[in-house]
Amino acid sequence: MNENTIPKRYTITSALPYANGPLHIGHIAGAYLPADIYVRYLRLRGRDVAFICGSDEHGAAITLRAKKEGTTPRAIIDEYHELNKATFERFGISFDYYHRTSEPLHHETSQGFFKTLFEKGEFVEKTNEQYFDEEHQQFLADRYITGECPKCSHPSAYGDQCENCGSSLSPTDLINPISTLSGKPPVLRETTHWYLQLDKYQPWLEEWLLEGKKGKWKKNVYGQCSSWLKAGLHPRAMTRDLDWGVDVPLENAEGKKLYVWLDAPIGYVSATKQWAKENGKDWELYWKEQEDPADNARLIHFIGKDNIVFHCIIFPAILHAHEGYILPDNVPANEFLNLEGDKLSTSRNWAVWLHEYLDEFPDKEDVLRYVLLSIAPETKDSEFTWDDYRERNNSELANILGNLVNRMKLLHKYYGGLVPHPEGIEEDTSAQGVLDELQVLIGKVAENVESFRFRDAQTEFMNIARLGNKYLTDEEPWKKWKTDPEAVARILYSSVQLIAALGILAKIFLPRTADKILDILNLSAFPVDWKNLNSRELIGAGHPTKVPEVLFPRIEEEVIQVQKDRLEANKKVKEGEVQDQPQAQVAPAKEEITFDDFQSMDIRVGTILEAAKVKKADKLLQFVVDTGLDQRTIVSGVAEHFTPEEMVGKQVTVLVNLKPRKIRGVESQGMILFAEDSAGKLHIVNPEYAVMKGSVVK
Ligand code: B3M
Ligand code: ZN
Repeated sequence: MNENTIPKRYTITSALPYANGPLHIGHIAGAYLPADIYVRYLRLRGRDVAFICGSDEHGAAITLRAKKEGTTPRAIIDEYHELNKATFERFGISFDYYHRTSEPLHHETSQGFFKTLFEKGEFVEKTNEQYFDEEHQQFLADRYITGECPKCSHPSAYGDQCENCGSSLSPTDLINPISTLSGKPPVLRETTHWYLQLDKYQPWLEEWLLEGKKGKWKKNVYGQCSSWLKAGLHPRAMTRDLDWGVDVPLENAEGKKLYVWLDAPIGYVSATKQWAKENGKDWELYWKEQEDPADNARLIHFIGKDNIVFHCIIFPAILHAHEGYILPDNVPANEFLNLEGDKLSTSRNWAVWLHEYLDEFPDKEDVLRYVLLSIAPETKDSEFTWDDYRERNNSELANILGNLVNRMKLLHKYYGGLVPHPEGIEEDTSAQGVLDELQVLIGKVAENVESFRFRDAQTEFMNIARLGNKYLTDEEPWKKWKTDPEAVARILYSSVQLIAALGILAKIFLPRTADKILDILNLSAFPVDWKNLNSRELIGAGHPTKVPEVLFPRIEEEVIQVQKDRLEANKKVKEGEVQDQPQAQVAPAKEEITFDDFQSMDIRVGTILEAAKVKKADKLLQFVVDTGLDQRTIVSGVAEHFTPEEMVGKQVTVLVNLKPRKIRGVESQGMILFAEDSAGKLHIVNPEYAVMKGSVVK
């Protein structure tokens, strides 16, 4: 792409995750890592970018979880907003702003949108009968109601969608509907809502999307949109009868909230407003049509495939109807990632949770980034396995990239760490060939990123390291040192240029590795800029370098086995292979206690950071547990039940205010709770889903 035709400004969004649970690798591979790669590339090219995300804090996902846990939506969103925000940061996802849809600014902004559409007459008000739960006195839309899918007969389709066949449904389509609140069949009651006339925008969408985006959008995205449009669009209710969400800003709308899929995408706009406010920017430059269309920002939504219709049809229709807003230029949605042969699932705990990974594999963020991008489901569903994770670390990151950087030890062996002067390099055809090829590969990285082919972009990045290794292996400078030292100088000089280019390009893919490479090359203080990549000399003769460190230590089989065992154990529990123990052996009941007795115990969920056997004590394990309050040592008599390795990373329940006591010379500060079955075997007691450490058990 010619620099002059490149847009100046970009608004990049990643789907707002529901703040009702932690993030897993499927989320990351779908909507966050690809967006981050794209944004890091744009920044390296000096483009003006707003990278926007935040928590989606309305909708049934939040309220249902709160009901189930006997808590409030506020408590749920506060916990997961903080957890997810921190997790993204730790993983190097470089949002400019991570907002939340419970903020007043978001409520005002989405109400503003609703009002504008209302005043323009874009809604029709309709009264009809909808399902109602008499016990809970609540209307049942979307996820509040389940039943048999009329299309595929799946027994638990939701009121808005069947997750089995992907059909979009409305509650009245369900066969034998049941309220998810009471578990009982609902009754019908009249209610009034405001419907967006999507059918009215059908001709416009056919022109803007079907004609305008053909060959430009990914096939999977375009295909889904065209089948929606072929089936014909219908008016869709933009309000709900709920007590959690954004109030409908009309006089006669008591107890009505905006439909979560109306307010959530507007969350991108309110997040940009908040970012602009805090950073002295003008938010309108990132969202509004400019006088000269060439000045419009380029809007790109990164999402997973289940969000396509909302981002490609409904939200664009809303922006179009509102007028004055730019429309998405592209929506490079990904397919789904599976885990070890099965669908990722929060409810079945079939997942690799990102915050747990970061706790257990400190300093390996880039390994997971690399693996998830290598297998990103760009065109079809793909699969993560721990064996593949290990293999890619050992045979790609360590053996190719790590190995090349490590070979810079030769600079220290021959030149005291200085980049040598490459006497006669202009006539050295193999050195010139390598430097030419480097330029070609840099071009391919750019071309692939610009076309949203991030997997291929990363492959071309690694091809630079492959090129360097092959060059050194072919030229064998270690053999030439005695006979042709000038050739050695040229070989090492050219190799250093490749490594410097890798250091800069790694900023896009492997940010922490980039910092390490640039530090080894003593380039940390130089402005890292794409323009430098166009130069054939990134580092001049005489530049001092540091002795390289090992970038990617090998990962051993045992480490991976712990992860595989954990998943396997989880599967067995869910499949009911772990049999209930005979009733006869249940321990007798204890004496009654008061509520205050119970209240005096401070029980919390913690994470085991370290575990080891206690010397000369066969039954004892010694743990370091992060209780959320602190990191403390606890000794438990469980060595016959668990190995130290399998305990590391586990969430456990801990009595934290038990008076410390010395056990075999080690001070134990608290007690980890275990369930003992009738066979005397111990089991960990932990929450159904991972929760924030320090969460109180009550
Ligand atoms: N909260 C995430 C999901 O459907 C949903 C995305 C909103 S993006 C505006 O998983
Ligand atoms: Zn179905």
